[in-house]
Amino acid sequence: TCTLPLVINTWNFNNATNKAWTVLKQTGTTAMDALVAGCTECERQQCDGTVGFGGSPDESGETTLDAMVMDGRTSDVGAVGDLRQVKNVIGVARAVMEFTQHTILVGKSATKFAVEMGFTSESLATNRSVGIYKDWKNNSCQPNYRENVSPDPKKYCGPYKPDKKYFKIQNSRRDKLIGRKNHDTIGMLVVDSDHNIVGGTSTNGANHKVPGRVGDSPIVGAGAYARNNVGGAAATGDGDIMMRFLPSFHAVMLLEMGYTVEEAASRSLKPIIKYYPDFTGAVIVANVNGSYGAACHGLSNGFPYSVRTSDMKEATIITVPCI
Ligand code: SD4
Repeated sequence: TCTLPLVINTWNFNNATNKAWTVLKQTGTTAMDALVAGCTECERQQCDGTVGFGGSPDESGETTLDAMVMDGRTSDVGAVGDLRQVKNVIGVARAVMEFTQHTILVGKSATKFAVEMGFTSESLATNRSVGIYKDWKNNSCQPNYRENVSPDPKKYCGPYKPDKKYFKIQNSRRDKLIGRKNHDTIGMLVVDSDHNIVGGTSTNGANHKVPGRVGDSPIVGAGAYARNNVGGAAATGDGDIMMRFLPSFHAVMLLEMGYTVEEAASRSLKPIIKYYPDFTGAVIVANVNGSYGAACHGLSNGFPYSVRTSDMKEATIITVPCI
């Protein structure tokens, strides 16, 4: 258990952790301010190319964004999926929470809402995202989400042609084709000195997704979950699989039942592993007293996450081996 406050987030995104920490330490700020500032930093810096603009182009070459925020004090949530042409997706998620009675907005209508709320509409494409898209289109050895799986990656190597026959290829397992580089997300938990907890996520989802695809990150209980007096969790990995099991909600329920943070993290992945033994993903867990931990599956080098507490001068990366 650390001395509160606590900032913890997925992967080695120390800049996001430190940004959240700095905001949390200013007077008059809340845990939500810190969380949104930390994740916004990642969006700006395009952490790992998988958060923010210019990453994970879909089948048509467009980058779309997913994010959510949850306030453990009130259970208020704001989320946005398949957001187009707005960079600060976690800011839009917060606006959904604070300025509407809804929980999730999607697609072009979410863009319209964002613009009405004062966010700038601009292209999310970069030379990098255009390059990823062109490489894939011309020589599609990457996962093709229409194929619903090829056990043999070579079989469907490009050039990519959208074709109705792709819908007919069934009964094999797509997730074998999805490597870590195709999937990262910032998921963050902040616990303030009064034991209030907030959670959130921000991502550009999965490379070459079918347009309209929304991942786990903006889904409450899948991407993140937070409950005061208990704790919170946030997930990263193959969202198409993970969202079927609500791992973040599951982990928080396990905390409530009395499991430790480590146990809650690993147990929340168990049902996923049972049905999808090849799935890749991880979950971070914290309780409101400052204990934290993580678990992962399918990452050969383990799962790095970043944490900062009052006992640390800087954000620190901790790597857990996978179960
Ligand atoms: C998604 N879960 O959209 C996200 C991607 C991710 O680590 O977290 N990858 O499926």
